[in-house]
Amino acid sequence: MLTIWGGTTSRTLHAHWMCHELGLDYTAKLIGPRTGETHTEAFLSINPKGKIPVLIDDDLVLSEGAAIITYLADTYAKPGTLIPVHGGHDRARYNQWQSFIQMELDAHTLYVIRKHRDLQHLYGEAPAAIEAAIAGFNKQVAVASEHLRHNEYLVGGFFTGADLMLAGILQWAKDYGFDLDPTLLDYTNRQHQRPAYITANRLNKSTVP
Ligand SMILES: N[C@@H](CCC(=O)N[C@@H](CS)C(=O)NCC(=O)O)C(=O)O
Repeated sequence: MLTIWGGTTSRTLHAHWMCHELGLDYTAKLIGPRTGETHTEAFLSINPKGKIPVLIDDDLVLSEGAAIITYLADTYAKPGTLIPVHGGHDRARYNQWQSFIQMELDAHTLYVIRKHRDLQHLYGEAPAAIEAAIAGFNKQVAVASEHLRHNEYLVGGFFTGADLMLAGILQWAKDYGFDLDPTLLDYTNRQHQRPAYITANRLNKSTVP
């Protein structure tokens, strides 16, 4: 039996979205960040990092959103869908996009803004870091935009877990007031018309008061 822990955030949405792309029957435990629910003794025994999302599949416990997306697609997707096969150049390109999205568009940029603007009561004010993060995001996302001006998807010519992650991150950027160019807006809108996204997004938000 499969379980996804976590709801309400962009990162938890990715895990639910992939489960819905795959048509998996799973349990959603929609605990939220900074509610205390990620720091109960019971949850910390599952993920000592005190973070969501977390996937449990039998005796496998996985945290880190990108690892969850990749594992689910590797394990449950029909060959030739949702992730390029192991070993080829497209799989290397998929890995490259996933690292790029995690590091350049999330950890070094949007998450810095989140920590030092929205959550400054927890992490402190850092206006210079926010300014650098905004500039960094705009510079790096332009690389994705240029690629998508010539390609419908990031890699392999079909929708993969990398597109899922990028479309989720771009929505996060839009919510933060980034002025995405028409290529990125069109790309994001197309991914958000996928039935799996619509269902997962509704579920992921369902505990927001
Ligand atoms: N590197 C992790 C980051 C996960 C993360 O930071 N999750 C946040 C919510 S988006 C969280 O769980 N924060 C815990 C808390 O603040 O209670 C990933 O990519 O999955």
